[in-house]
Order: sequence, then structure tokens, then C-alpha cells
Amino acid sequence: MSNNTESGASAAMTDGFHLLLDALKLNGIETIYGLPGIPITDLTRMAQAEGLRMISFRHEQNAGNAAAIAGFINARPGVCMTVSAPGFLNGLTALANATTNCFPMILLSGSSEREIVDLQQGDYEEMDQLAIARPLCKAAFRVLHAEDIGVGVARAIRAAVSGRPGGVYLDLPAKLFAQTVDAEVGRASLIDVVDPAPRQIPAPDAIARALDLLRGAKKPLIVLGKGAAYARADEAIRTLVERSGIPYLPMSMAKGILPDTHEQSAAAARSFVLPEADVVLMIGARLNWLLSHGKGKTWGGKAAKAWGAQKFIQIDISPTEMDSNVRIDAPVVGDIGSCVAALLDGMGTQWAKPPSAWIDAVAERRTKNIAKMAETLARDPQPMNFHSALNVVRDIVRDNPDAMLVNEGANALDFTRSIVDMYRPRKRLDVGTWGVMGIGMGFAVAAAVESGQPVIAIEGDSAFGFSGMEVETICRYNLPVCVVVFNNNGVYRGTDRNLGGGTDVAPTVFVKDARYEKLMEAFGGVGVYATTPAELRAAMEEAIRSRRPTLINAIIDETAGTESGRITSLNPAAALKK
Ligand code: ADP
Ligand code: TZD
Repeated sequence: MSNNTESGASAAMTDGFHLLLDALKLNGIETIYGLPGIPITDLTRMAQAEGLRMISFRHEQNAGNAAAIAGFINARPGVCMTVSAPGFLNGLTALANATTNCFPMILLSGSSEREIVDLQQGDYEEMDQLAIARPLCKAAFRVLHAEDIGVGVARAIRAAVSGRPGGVYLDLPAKLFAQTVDAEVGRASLIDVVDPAPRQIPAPDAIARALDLLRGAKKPLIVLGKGAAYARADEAIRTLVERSGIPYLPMSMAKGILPDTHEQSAAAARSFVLPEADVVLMIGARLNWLLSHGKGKTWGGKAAKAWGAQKFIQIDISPTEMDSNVRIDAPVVGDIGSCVAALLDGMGTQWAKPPSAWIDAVAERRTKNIAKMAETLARDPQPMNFHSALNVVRDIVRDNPDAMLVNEGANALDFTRSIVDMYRPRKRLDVGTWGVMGIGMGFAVAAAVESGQPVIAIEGDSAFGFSGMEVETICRYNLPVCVVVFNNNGVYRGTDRNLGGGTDVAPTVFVKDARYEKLMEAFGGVGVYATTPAELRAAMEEAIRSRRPTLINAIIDETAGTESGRITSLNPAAALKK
């Protein structure tokens, strides 16, 4: 705690600024992502003075995304700090996205004076921020008195990380910061949160029910979601998969909990295993749109449902997740570490592996699909397409398994997810549950700051545009980030025509042959224009070796890819064509 603060407190006093920073530090928060301005400019300066790392962004949404993914990477809340009203709203998208994805994050926002806001008298950046944040996050609190800062921060931390993790809003009116308190009283008011995410042990009968179902299965399947990656139960999950002998399917951000090259991975046989499986064990994955809600054609259509053939076991920390889309026959509510440990206990060491007919059928499909993909990857078309470019990225990630991979776009996302193998947990960071564009540079900054590892960001050209200005941030902090823009001249592709025949280009088309690499050069980083896989490979290798901020403008055939990537069927016009 500082003795002589900028707010003029005397030696025996402290103030709201310092109590907030001390409360964060006491709870292990080391980095704040944000953007300064009234009323938090001094707070950001004092944060640096107090030894916190302050990463300052060009737009709050990117700072918020950085905090959110820091939360996922560390299983501790990532902290974002914004100014009132517009800054707060810019950060709010990231807070909502964090909540949707179950990432623990705290958005701290300065706000205008309550007396003026509540009478709507028109304060500087006036807005009832608490009311606006509340429906978009897991919890929202306001602190009015400096003595309550300790409680406010403690409640925010607990709400963010306990149970199902999510985003928390903490409203800090400007007046709070300059309130002074006796230093001793202030110190005593802070809370070092004990066991912020308590283990949640599953009920023994829930474990027994799950094991009964698994034991009777002829074609079992495990689905690993990003909750499983977040839970940091990597060893236990690996043991469960290997001891049970059950094929597993990793969701996008669960790739790497086990290496994608693992012989039990059914990733390359997804469309075969989902409809065929009779018992599905979901671990930290929701049966939302990304898994076709657990029904329909993906899961074997009417036939499978009519027999009641598919049974679900679901491990999740949130009891209300059960039955959200289809019946869950064996709900297992608890934290993944405890639940998987309990399953392993119950299985013992003599667990019978699934019938070989099932294992062989999955292996056959997998081998066939991998061989087909290898053929496609080996082609060298001019210009490059997604496959020939990603063949390079795949090699680079294999050779640098600790590098973090950030990924957004439509085709750039879908192809990267299926082509680039991951080898370690929590390395793949992407658009997540909402399929949101704009996470790219915020995630890349936090991935570099939190891990110290090189970061590779594979970006569609449209996706990159949402957060592209943060290349300045990447250069300013000299982060080892290699951005690869897959430039195909537009959203999805660059070939659309204006249906009205006017001189404007179609809504999905961008400037042709845009020189994105110059954006990085403008701030002192390395820019590379790459038209061949060899140029892309050389540039990526050099970026990883040098750890210099790099942007590679990878020129992709503008006719490659499909509208909306793999989710074309979700376009409303697709229904008209049926
Ligand atoms: P994916 O998109 O990879 O399928 P989701 O985000 O849909 O994954 O699902 C993650 C699930 O994991 C959420 O339902 C969340 O409640 C759950 N979860 C998160 N952390 C834990 C944990 N430590 N233990 C148990 N479940 C968890
Ligand atoms: N805005 C936001 C915030 N999120 C979105 N998902 C979209 C708009 C819609 N959208 C997608 O779903 S993907 C995408 C947009 C605009 C960009 C696809 O183009 P790209 O990728 O250049 O990034 P490809 O590789 O060319 O398909």
C-alpha cells in the first residue's frame, strides 16, 4: 500500500485507487488489459507504479477479449478496465462473449456519478452501466465506498471462477477512487479469497449410473469440450480415454488435451462416429448448435432416435445444462477433475475395452479420411488455396507444439481446425461458442503475455479487420506474434457480384490485393507478402525464430472456400433453396 498517494492522502491514509489495486494484487492478479481515460487514467498509471502489468489497447473490445482468454488460459479471472459509457459498451461485447464461452473475466469500469446518472441530468459519459451489464454477464456489482472494495473484488472473483465460469461486471463510480480511508482500516478490509473455485464432488450414485451405461455400450464415444481443457484435468482425462479404450472427439478448443495424432482420436471420423455411437460421454461440452443440439441428421436422424439408440452421459459443473437439448440419461454434476477421478476409481484397472468391431470401424474411417486429406494437402495449386497454405501451418505447429494458435474467420477457421493438429492442451484459442469475429488480436496479445510462447494467429481477411489496429499494440509491447492473414479479397471469398449491377462492389467484397503486411511495417514490425507455400513457410519460421511481431499477407485464391465456411446451411436463404 502506498504511503504518499497521488490523490494526496497522508502517510496513514490510503484511497480507492490503491485499495482496488491492492485487492487485485492480493488475489494474484498480475496483469490488467484496458484503455485509459476519465476516470481511470490515474488508475492505469498507479497500476504500473504498483508493479501490475498494464497492457493498453487501441479499442476496449480487444482489451476485453484479451482478459477473457487470459481467464481461460490461467483458470483465474482475466481483468479488463474501461472508461465509462462508450468504453464500457465497447468492452461489454467481450464480457458477454466470455460469459457465453464460460471464461472467467472481470470487467472493471469507471462510471459517472450515481446522483447525476439516476436523475438523468446529463453527466460526462452518463449511463446506467450496472443495469445494462447485468443481463449480459454472470454477476454485476457496484462499489460505492472505498471500505467495500475488498468485498467487491472478492465477490467478483468468486462469481467469475466458481461453478460455471463467466464474466462479471464491477461498477466503480469515479468518486470512489479518491475516497480516503485510514490505511490500517483499508488493509483490514481486503479479502484474500480462499479457495475461489471449490471442487464439486459428484454424487456416488451419479457415477455408478454413468459407469453402468458405459459398461453396456457397444459403440461408446467420448466428446471433449473446452470445459475439459479449462478444468486442467489433462492427466486424468488422458487416463480415462486410454484405460477405457473409447474413441474420443475433441471440440475445437479441446484439441490438444490429448495430441490430435492420438490413435483413439475420432476427429477424422466425426461424421461416422456421431450417428453411430450408442453411448456418448460428454465432458465439458454442451449439446448446442456446434453439436447439432444432439439430434437430427448429424446424430443419425430419426432412425437413431426412434430406437432410443443413443444414450448420453454428461459431465458438467452446471446442473441446469442437463437435458437442455436432449435427454441426458446419466447426468454427472461436478467439476471435471473430481468427476473423471471418480469414474476412474469406479472403473478399476480391469475395465473391458469396447468391442473391436467398433474400434476397427472407427480406425478404418479415420485412416481413409486422413489419407484423402493428405492427398489434398500435397497439391500445390497456383494461386495458393486454404489447403496448401494450411499444410505449411500444420508443419510449423507440429514443430512448435508449445506455440499458441489463435484462429478466426469462416473458411480460415474451419479448415485450420480440421487440418492443423494440436499437441498440447489450451493452445488453440478461437471464435468459440458464438463464432464471433474480432477476437483475433486481443487473444493474440493475451496469449503472448500470459504464456511467453510464440503466437500464431491464422486470420481470415475479414476477421482480421475487426481488431487489426492492435498490431500497433503487438509492436508496442514487442510481442512474439505472427499474424497470418489469409487474403482472399473478401468475406468468405472475393468473387461476389453486385446483384443490382451498380458500380459498388458486392457487400462481401474488399479491395483487391490489399497490402495488410504494410500495417505491421507501419509500427516497426515485419511485413511479408507471400504468394507460395515456400514463402509462407520461410516467413513463419523466421517469425518464430526471431520472435519479432510479424504479419504475413498470404494470398489465397479468391474463389477458394465456401459461403459461411461449414455453416452454409444456417443462412436463411438456404431454407428457400430446399
Ligand atoms: P465446446 O464449445 O468446446 O463444446 P462448451 O463451451 O459448449 O464447450 O461447454 C463447456 C462446458 O464445460 C460448459 O457447460 C461448462 O459449464 C463446463 N465446465 C467449465 N468448466 C468446468 C469444470 N471445471 N468442471 C465441469 N464442467 C465445466
Ligand atoms: N460479425 C461478428 C462480430 N461475428 C460474425 N461471425 C460475423 C460478423 C459474420 N461473419 C462470420 O460468421 S465469418 C465472417 C463474418 C463477417 C468473416 C469471414 O470471412 P474471412 O474468412 O475473410 O474472415 P474466410 O476464410 O475468407 O472465409
